Amino acid sequence: MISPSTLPPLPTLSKAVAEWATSVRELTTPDAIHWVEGSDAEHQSFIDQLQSNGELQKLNEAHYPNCFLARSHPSDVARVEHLTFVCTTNRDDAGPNNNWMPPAEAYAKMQELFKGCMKGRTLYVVPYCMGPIDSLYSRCGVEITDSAYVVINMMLMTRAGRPALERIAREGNFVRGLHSIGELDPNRRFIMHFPEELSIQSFGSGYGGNALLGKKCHALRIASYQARHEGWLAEHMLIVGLTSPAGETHYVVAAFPSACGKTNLAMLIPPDSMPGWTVTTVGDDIAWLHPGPDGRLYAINPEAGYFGVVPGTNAKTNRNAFKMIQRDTLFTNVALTADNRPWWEGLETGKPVIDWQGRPYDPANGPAAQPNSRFTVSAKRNPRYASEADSPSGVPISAIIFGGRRRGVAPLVYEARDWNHGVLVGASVASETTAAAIGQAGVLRRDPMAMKPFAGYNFGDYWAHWFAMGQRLKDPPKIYHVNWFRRGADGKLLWPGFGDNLRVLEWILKRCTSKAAAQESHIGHLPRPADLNLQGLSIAQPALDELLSVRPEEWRTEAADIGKFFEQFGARTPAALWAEVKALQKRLG
Ligand code: GTP
Ligand code: SPV
Ligand code: MN
Repeated sequence: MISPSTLPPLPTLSKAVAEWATSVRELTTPDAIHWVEGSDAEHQSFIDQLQSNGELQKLNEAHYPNCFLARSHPSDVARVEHLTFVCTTNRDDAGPNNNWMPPAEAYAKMQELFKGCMKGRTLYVVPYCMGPIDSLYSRCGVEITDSAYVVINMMLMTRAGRPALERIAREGNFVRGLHSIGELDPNRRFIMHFPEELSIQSFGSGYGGNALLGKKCHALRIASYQARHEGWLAEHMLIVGLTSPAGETHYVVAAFPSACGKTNLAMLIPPDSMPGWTVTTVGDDIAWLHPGPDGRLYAINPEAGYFGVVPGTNAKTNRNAFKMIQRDTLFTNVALTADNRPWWEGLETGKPVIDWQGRPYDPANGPAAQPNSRFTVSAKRNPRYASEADSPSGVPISAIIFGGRRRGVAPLVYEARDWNHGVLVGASVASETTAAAIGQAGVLRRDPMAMKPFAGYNFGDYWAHWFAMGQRLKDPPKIYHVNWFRRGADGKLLWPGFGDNLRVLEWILKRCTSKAAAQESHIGHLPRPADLNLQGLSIAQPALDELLSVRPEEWRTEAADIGKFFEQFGARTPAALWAEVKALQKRLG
């Protein structure tokens, strides 16, 4: 074994990274610099340090071994879409879907904020690889941050440390992510992206997608921009493996907006009445998709861990996730029980005594756990982690599923007529906003391909790229839309969701292999109740009818609204998309 002391020091590995780190040090004037090697011992030393300065609290060791609680600033609990910018030279390249600032203005603003901001702090250099370290599809980056909490999250969420820096040294290029928590002042908070320079600058937040720059900033905003130029797709999608009782395995990807069920679908537990199915997780949030030599679409998960929504997780909804977060897990913004266990809404045992802000729990103050409270855990802890998840060539995709959280209009499931129609289906996703971003929850908005907050360029160009990708695939996946969140007149959810979603996935896979029937509707192909496996499910016929209903009058309004939404993108909206809207309107009469 080589002892670490005989390895070359990290700063000598890549001149480009060292020079950038030096320039950042001169700007931010930290007291110390730490280059992250990525070892377990080092991870532990960060935990010890965060514990001793009170930023992490150890949880009940007997019940939650090696688990910790972090509390963020109460104003810093979710992504900030209104403070997130895509700074391209031409405003139109960022598109109406993004906030925009001229790059020079944004750099100048950030320069002011970063000047001297790390005085008294340590500057951490975190080299990381998004995707399997030996995959041609993977891309590397370096995050410089002054937050040790961000470092331990990046160590769980990405392949961070020496091997990533070695790859950067070989390849010569990397995404530059500069981050400081600043003063956690919402008035001095910006998440800036410079896709033309492969650079990110984030100031004033320590939370999730604002601060773990490998995730949404790099793997979606910067990567989607790169992917368009290089001929692939970077998407807000889970990747799940499904093996049928007959032993046939298929992989599907699904794009749902934030906090709309990706982690849960990726870790689904088959219901008892569907024996013989095996479900494995490749990824729960992001997919990088490439056309393969055989004309199929292949997916890798750029991440190495999960930053998942805690509320709602329990042994019934998601036993895998529930078990996974019983050890080696970092909790952010959950509540505590009297015996120092984490607690959240939807947990069926225990009682909250201390709320997420550290105050004695009082229901008058709102939920005990912050609604966007999260767990960070290595993907290796997932009992159903797919062995193919580390495959450098990725997994072949049989179906693409889009979905949203909608109380009406969208049926439980429908199938697009072909790829181009599928692009329309994805581009017209609408979903109710959630606690994953600051702002009012429950407001219906268009969230094309679940990428509204994450596309690093103009949606018009993005849809054109989707059409072009379809042309390049000899054997493209079929495209679907699902809605687990439809409600009846009484306001109650009509579909049980969670494990029972496998019934919908089974129909989808059977459609992909020409083994299931469907009926044509104006919006695409829908299963009849008899086409779904409902064995062992008690669901009333009227609920099922409502779930599978398509009302032409509602859809005429919907199609008009979709058209209005696309108009915003002017000449950049592809003609092929308009052709699909026209065809839909014609079918609706
Ligand atoms: P991000 O990490 O923000 O991208 O979220 P996500 O898409 O991975 O969502 P996640 O699976 O964490 O689910 C978010 C919330 O929706 C949780 O409170 C879940 O309990 C709930 N949820 C997930 N799947 C279902 C479902 O099938 N039916 C219902 N009713 N709720 C669900
Ligand atoms: C999301 O909001 O879609 C998330 C959480 O997955 S964050 O990392 O904050 O983006
Ligand atoms: Mn997400």
